[in-house]
Amino acid sequence: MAERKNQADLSSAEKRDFVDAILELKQQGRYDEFVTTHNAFITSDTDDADRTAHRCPSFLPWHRRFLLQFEQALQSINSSVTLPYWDWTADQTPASSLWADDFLGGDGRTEDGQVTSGPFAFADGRWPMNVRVDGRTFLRRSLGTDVSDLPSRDEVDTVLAMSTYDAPPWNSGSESFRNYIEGWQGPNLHNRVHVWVGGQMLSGASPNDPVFWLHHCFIDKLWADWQVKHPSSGYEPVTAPPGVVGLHDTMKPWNDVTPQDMLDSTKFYTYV
Ligand code: CU1
Ligand code: CU1
Repeated sequence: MAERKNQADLSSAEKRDFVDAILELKQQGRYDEFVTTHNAFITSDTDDADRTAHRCPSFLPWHRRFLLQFEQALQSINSSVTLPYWDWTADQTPASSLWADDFLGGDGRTEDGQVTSGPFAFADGRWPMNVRVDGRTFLRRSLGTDVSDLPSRDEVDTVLAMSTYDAPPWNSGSESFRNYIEGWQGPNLHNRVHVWVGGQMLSGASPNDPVFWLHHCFIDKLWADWQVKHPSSGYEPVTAPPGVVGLHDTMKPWNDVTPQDMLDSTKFYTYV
């Protein structure tokens, strides 16, 4: 069984293998397909019409499937690689080993946000922004600039205590675990982390920053933790109104995956 680990616990060799597999996917043109897919959903997901990946109940199963597909792509390069997670309640500063040169590289420079260190630095030549929302061709970050603090463990625990998975109107206005972890209401967990990193993480093309995968891997772990904590709370809605994905409805862009198929993460991996 594949084990997904805390990034802070990875060995140097594990970090190198993860980074190398990402760079190889990029080289093959396969990495950018994930950026394109994600950006298309950010563009089409809206509060009052069709929504599949964001602002809706299927936010969690959609990203679980999206991460699994990315992890399988990495494993096609190196079968020992699994996605690590970034526990941003513990590793809260730009001094974290997450942002070191042997892993994701550091903050962007002041004048234009360009990341200039580590494997994804523009000058290194291996990380061009091919799928982008503006003319800038380099990876950007501005850690802790637009919002100063990452979510705390107490804030996470408050959200994990919510027992209702989701509720009408099934969008960014819902009072529910899904909407609070996504961040449109309550202490703002998931969305705030995108804003804290800044740069491409603020856009639909957020997977251009490899930290996207580590952030979403932690969101996925928190969902798994919530599932253990609330065994009698299931995915909602079972039968959905138009525009919303119900428990047994297929999730675009796949034609054979439903939220139900994604509920049991232990079929695929475990968190350690
Ligand atoms: Cu997303
Ligand atoms: Cu996200």
